Amino acid sequence: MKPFAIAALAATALALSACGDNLGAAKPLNVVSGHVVLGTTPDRPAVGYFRVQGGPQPVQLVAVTTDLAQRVEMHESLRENGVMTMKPITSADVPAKGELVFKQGGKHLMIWGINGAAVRAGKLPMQFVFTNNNNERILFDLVIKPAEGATGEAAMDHSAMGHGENKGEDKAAADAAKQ
Ligand SMILES: [Cu+2]
Repeated sequence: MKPFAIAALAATALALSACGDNLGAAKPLNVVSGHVVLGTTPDRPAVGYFRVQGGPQPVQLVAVTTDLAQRVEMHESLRENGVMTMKPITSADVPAKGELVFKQGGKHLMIWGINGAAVRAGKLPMQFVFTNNNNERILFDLVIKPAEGATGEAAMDHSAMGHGENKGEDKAAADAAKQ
């Protein structure tokens, strides 16, 4: 058993060192960059963009979470009849050896109620949850940028977002209250 165990350790060490070079070795699944743009007023959500480098297998990103904000949602911007709209999404594909990009005008994060300490620190620690390896979690700090000159989703009014599924009930309740 012992020689085998040593051989296994050596193989692991080789595999780990292979990650550090660029000689055609398969790159690991990883979050490689990203930032958050604060909303133009404190009650407006921030928007988040990032890049995920695909690993050897196709996987899905199924959640992005943080302890330092009240709520995070994944959204996708769509142009419908010439008007930009957005809808929540529950997952996003990360192709093998490819890339998943959350960017302005496409998929993005909406982040409500970022903790003031995180804003002062200038970074928001996030957990990216994937479908591989029993929900692999990758930790990555998104740099927080001010709202000044905010464009794209950060400048859009998200006040009606996130509760779409309840709208009918809310309207029914409001109608009932009027009677
Ligand atoms: Cu959005």
